[in-house]
Amino acid sequence: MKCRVCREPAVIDIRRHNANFCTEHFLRLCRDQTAKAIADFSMIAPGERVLVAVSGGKDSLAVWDILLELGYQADGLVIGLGIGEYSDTSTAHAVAYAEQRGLTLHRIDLRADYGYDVPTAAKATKRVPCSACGLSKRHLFDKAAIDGGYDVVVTGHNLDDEAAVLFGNTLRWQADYLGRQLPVLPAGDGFPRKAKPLVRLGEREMAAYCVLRGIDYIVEECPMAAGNKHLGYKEALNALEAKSPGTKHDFYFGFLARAAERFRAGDDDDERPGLGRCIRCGSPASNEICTFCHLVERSAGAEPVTLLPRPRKAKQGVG
Ligand code: Q46
Ligand code: ZN
Ligand code: ZN
Repeated sequence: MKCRVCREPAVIDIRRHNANFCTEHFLRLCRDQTAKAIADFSMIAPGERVLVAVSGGKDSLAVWDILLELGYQADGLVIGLGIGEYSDTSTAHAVAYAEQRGLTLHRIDLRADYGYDVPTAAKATKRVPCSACGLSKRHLFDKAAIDGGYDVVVTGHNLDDEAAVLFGNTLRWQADYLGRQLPVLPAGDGFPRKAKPLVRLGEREMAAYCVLRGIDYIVEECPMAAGNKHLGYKEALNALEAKSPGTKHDFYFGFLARAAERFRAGDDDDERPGLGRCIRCGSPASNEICTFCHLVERSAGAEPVTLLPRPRKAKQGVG
């Protein structure tokens, strides 16, 4: 197996590119693909301040690392979600990455700062955990970006994530979600711009990137993701990809090029139009109190939910 660029021994094959790469040229490919996504979708302009939503997983640490390599000014924010040992380990990886490189990592802890955690909020609000978690993360990343004067919030969503979400939204023809499933969402109405620079790179490539760059990340899946529909969509797409490499890329980028625009017209019932401000936190809100403050109100006084330790399951590796 030889590198497509230099013919030296390769360390990874990427079937959808029908090519193998050595370490140096694989890392360059990751940077080039990220730079291309940023340019193609006007995600970040030179000199802008970037806030990376860091989880301690491979994708968010990789995107932070690549943005710094590309010369962007990028700080991180990690949120302690209170999902037992998983959250402690995730945060520790994020902190270690930042400390080793002398980077700025902002930290929020849901329990210490807001009096609740994700498992407790899920129970108190009768939401599924990922809904309580996603709502908390979106609100706090948006708020931190606005308050901190950042131009854009970057997340580590990769091609596998986006193709799986698209698959789920398409299976149910969720037109409103399809209208918003873009690699970049512009700023507006009190929300910061949001971008996903890793959309041209897959999960396996991001794991390889971290290993080759010596970045330690949390390998375990979030224990609350069990039974999550997206995992099933990923498995289905992986089966298609194995038979026909490039399927995920064609599905997602074909959607962006030929279909996404058609759903934009339906994008008029989200939280943005005619928004007022939450009387508690000042964030954009369609009611007097925003959904986040409402969640805090119901969760902060609730009896804390204790997570039982779960047997560990290894996640997919590099090979
Ligand atoms: S952390 Fe939160 Fe994820 Fe865990 S509870 Fe769900 S949304 S799965 S990215
Ligand atoms: Zn090479
Ligand atoms: Zn609020």
